[in-house]
Amino acid sequence: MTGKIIKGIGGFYYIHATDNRIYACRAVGIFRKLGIKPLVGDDVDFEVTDEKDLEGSLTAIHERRNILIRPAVANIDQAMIIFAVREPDPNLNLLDRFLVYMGMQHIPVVIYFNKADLDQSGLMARYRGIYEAAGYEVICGSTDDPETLQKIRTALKGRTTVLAGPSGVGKSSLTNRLFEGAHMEVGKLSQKIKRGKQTTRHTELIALKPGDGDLADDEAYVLDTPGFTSLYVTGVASQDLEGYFEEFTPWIPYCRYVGCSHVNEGKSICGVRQAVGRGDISVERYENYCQIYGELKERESTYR
Ligand SMILES: Nc1nc2c(ncn2[C@@H]2O[C@H](COP(=O)(O)OP(=O)(O)OP(=O)(O)O)[C@@H](O)[C@H]2O)c(=O)[nH]1
Ligand SMILES: [Mg+2]
Ligand SMILES: [Zn+2]
Repeated sequence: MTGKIIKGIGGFYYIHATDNRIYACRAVGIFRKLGIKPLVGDDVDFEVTDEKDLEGSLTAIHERRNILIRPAVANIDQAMIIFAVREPDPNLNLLDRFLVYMGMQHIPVVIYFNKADLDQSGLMARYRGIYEAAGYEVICGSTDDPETLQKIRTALKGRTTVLAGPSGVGKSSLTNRLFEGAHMEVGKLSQKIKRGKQTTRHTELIALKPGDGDLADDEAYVLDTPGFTSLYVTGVASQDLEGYFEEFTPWIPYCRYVGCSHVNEGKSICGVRQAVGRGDISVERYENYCQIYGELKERESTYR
């Protein structure tokens, strides 16, 4: 039988099979021997070992369209990167790392800023401005707002979307609102530090089946993932980083030297730095670029 891995817990992979039932499967030793770890989102073959208890044994993983390491998922069409406008305050440096990371894997991104109901000082509009200017689709709203949910449903329609972001921003809350059948545990914010507490421990794929909500005629999958707070960018050369900051592109021809890093060169000879000075590139984005650039550069000199 074939199916899709919807979660993996305690050595079992739960497979949503073509007969529309869910089987708990163990992976045969060959995967361990080959060093292949089945991932949520994998399309697989398995043998039913217990018809009554719905158990089986995973025998093959179909070729993957893509994989992400963090969060660990396979075969996604897009990522919805979720940050809260407050509680927890957004770490735009982490957001920019997510964007570079998804860009490297050629995974389209939608940015969703959640908890608009907590925004009293126009932060949401500022964030929207920064990321729309950087070329991204941005949705702002809150999980209790029907209009927001409608926008998100439209963005998810017909696709497999991984929800990624720090702990406590509302990934599981959103999943529960979108899918009647979903019952993801939702965390309480620690009152003292206003940070999430890593409520979700395992990635889970939720299928929107015909009949649910407004997507009746189309299938959609969402992967709710555990939040995390840091992401180290690797696998990109420092001189290629600028390619993941699309809004820099129009200004690079104004740099005096080909191969300008936009970090070490003086402002008088760097088109990107001049654009930052004029407000054509956001200071936040530029500073995050500099920080990631510095890390990549340091790595390159260490591992040369
Ligand atoms: N004010 C406000 N609170 C929200 C909103 N959406 C979610 N929350 C709250 O935020 C807290 C964290 O929500 P979760 O859904 O558990 O967050 P998560 O992103 O899944 O967190 P992890 O599973 O730890 O990664 C909960 O107390 C939710 O009730 C929103 O739009 N506005
Ligand atoms: Mg969660
Ligand atoms: Zn430059």
